[in-house]
Amino acid sequence: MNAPSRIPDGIAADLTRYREVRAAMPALAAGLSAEDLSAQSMPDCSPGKWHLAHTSWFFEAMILGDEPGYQPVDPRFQTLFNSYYEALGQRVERCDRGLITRPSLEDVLAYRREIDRRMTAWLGQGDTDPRRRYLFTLGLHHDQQHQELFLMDMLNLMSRSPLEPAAYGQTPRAGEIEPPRGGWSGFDGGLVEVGHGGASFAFDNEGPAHRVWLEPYALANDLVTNGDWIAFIEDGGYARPELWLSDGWAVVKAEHWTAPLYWRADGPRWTRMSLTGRVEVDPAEPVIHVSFYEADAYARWAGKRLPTEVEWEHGVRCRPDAFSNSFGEVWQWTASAYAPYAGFKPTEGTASEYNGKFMANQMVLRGSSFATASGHARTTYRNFFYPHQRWAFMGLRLAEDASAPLTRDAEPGETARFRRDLIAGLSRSPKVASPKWFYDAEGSRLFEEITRLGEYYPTRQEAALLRRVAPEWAGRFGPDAALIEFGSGASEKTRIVLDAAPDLAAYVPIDISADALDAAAHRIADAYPALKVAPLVGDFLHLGALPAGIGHGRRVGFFPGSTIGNLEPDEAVAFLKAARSLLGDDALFILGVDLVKEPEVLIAAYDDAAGVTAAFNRNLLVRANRELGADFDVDAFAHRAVWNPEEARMEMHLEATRDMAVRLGDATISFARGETIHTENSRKFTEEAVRKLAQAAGWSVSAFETGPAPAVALALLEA
Ligand code: SAH
Ligand code: AVI
Repeated sequence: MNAPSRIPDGIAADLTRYREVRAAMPALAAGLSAEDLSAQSMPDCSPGKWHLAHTSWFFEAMILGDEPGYQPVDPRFQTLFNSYYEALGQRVERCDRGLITRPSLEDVLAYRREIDRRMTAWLGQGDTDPRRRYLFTLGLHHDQQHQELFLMDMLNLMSRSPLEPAAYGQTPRAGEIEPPRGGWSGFDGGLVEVGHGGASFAFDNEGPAHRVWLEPYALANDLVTNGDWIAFIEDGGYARPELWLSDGWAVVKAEHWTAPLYWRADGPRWTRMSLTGRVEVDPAEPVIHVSFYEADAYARWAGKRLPTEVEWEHGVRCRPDAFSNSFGEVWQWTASAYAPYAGFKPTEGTASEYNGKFMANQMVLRGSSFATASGHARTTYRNFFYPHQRWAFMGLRLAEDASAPLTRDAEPGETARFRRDLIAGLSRSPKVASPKWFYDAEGSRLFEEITRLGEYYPTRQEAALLRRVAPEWAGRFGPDAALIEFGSGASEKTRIVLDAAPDLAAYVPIDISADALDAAAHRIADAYPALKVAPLVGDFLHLGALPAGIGHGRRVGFFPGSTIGNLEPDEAVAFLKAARSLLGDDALFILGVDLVKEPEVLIAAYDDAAGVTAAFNRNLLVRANRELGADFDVDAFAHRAVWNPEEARMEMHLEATRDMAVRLGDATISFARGETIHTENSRKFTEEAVRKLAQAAGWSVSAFETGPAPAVALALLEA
């Protein structure tokens, strides 16, 4: 008896892979009738039968037919099932594929089996020619591409029937949908490498690996959802030409688009056609079946943009875990035209027609869809469709430009400055600390809590006064003006000004608290899509230049909240002088100040019953412990709020309730019981004091408005 001959491992692996891949499409066709598989629902689609045949023809045309003296299974199939290969002779126009009623489905399946038999024999020879090896892998990937096309086309076909049949009992999908993560991921950009390099398989259009320059940007961690899309529809998204590219708007009108493909308004509900028949639109699911034109219009409506394909690839490669559903849900439209990469070379031979000749007028999509065969997609994968097409499983993920400060946690060197400043202040007698160090993320949060306290009147009173004066003052801003806010915090009062000045070109919030600034900038950008929001993180006592591209009109400074009262008098003058030179000769400046009033009202505002201001004050020590490794016993410091009538200021102190020594870096700071750290001054003003201050800094007071008690005031300064 002969020993059984062993199949070499490489060949066995090829055979297994070939069988697995080739089994998939017949499995998708298994529950469908011959009629289902021979109809063509629109020119972009092909009948299922044609996909079954064409993917077999591909192996015959690319590999088997290469053998000298090869006899085709049926020479007529070379014409019938050639897709677009000019080099391979005549073919049936794509829009006529539904007319190929013969060969029958049975004959096509027999053709498929015969190709599989011949390919199995070819694989058994262990051909090592690199070109044919590449074509073999290409054939498998080509088959997988058509598996997805098969489903896209079948859904389109079913959607055209008044019966709206379910093609499948359950959606055939490769994996589970991932839950949303929320938020955005920022990337610094710079010189990045993208594209496919190395020996593993990729389509020719994915290479070569090359370098591209990226400006700082951010990608949404999640896909745009149906719920988001419904908001777009309800806001007149499909009826507002200003949101659309010209070509897109032409299609909207010509095709009467009012919603994504397959959507229908059924009474108050939206339903959509799916592979399992008509289903209700789930607001939480990613939107699907939108064209590039729709994706682009949506992004504009949302005040964002589509990512370029390089931004998408770099983001997903650097932070694969940051994003939900990068792969496996919907292909994601990008802002990139499908074009060759620098150094692109098509595959040599017949397969040169595979990708390269389509590099005009189409847009790139990245990721993969629920219908993409598992293992098929890659980070470098470039799918492409015409911008009006929407029958593919396509959706979107948003992007936005991020000025570098938005992506930073804090200014470089911030911790070192905090340490130096705090040690210097605590080495003085009496001990002091600058109030600007209150505002880490928790400090900013606590301040917001303070603004909602009954006792803390300034925010409420100032907002009410601002509502009264803003319409008139905004009338003086003029065209293309920019609002520059100092110590913007949550940017809540800003909205009053923005609402009164809808023509503002730009808003530049400046704040030392990167977290508060980042969140506020995003909220404002979301709420005012037409406004350019250009945040700057940093100390407003050390002003640099304004960002570029914020309009050519007046610069309007905005410094509400009486934050000026937290500065020393000479600091306040220096600040207002610097602001004047930053904002220019034509500038306006809205300054908010708290006015001198009864000590009881003031003290209650700075020593609230709920202890929020105390926590805000002590947070300085909490922050020092966390960021500087100090060992303050936070509970051993009492919050003190004191009215100082000579200086017309509220003072906040932290009082040591026992003797102690605190380690702060290399320094040891001693406290005697009753000793205090003077943490904040909150100067209160009179109209006269404001006028003097403004004058000393080169501003003239063009208006001064006082609100009802407990009174605050707003001054409009002119350069
Ligand atoms: N303008 C807002 C917030 C006031 S709270 C309002 O009126 O409600 C003070 C804000 O100024 C905080 O957000 C704090 O982070 C910021 N801030 C304090 N000192 C600063 C400094 N030196 N440079 C920049 N921002 C500062
Ligand atoms: C931000 N600044 C004007 C506040 C103020 O009133 O001085 C900070 C504050 N301190 C205690 N409560 C609020």
